[in-house]
Amino acid sequence: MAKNSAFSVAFALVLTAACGKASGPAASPPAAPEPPPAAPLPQAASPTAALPVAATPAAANMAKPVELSAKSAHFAATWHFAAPKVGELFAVDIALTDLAGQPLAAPKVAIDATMPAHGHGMMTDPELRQTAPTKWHADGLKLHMHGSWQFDVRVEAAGVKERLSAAYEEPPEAADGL
Ligand SMILES: [Cu+2]
Repeated sequence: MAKNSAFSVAFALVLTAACGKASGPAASPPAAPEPPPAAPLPQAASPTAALPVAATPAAANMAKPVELSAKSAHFAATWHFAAPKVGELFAVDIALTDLAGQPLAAPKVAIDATMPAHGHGMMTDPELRQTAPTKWHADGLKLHMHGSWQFDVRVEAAGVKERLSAAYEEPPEAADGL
């Protein structure tokens, strides 16, 4: 028994070290619903500071547009965002259709991103607002590590709840400046 718990602690430490590497000090709680006041990344401390607002033409060029799409049993979704750097807040625009491609009005939509291989999600809670009956805008997403992420869009319409998932690779640091 003592052996097992020692192993668990060691394992948790390895996980913490692996996932804390890119985000600075590993002291911040991984399940914090909101960014802690002492954010590990200074430039992400406030949402306004994290927005580049095309400060330089180079920065604007770096944000490549990304389009992901996925289907479930009844729904289809496409979501767009500008390829974020690690630790940088970004926004996502979501458009919903049925499987025939007809715009779908959904009263409830949620979006999340996780790293399935690491067993963790984001350290921020996205805020969604409906911009049209079939369109949603999500703010406050942040991918705090390089590697394989999965976006999950949850749609609830006409009493049906389904999850639509798509993979996204957060590229290594060397690719960020290209
Ligand atoms: Cu991770």
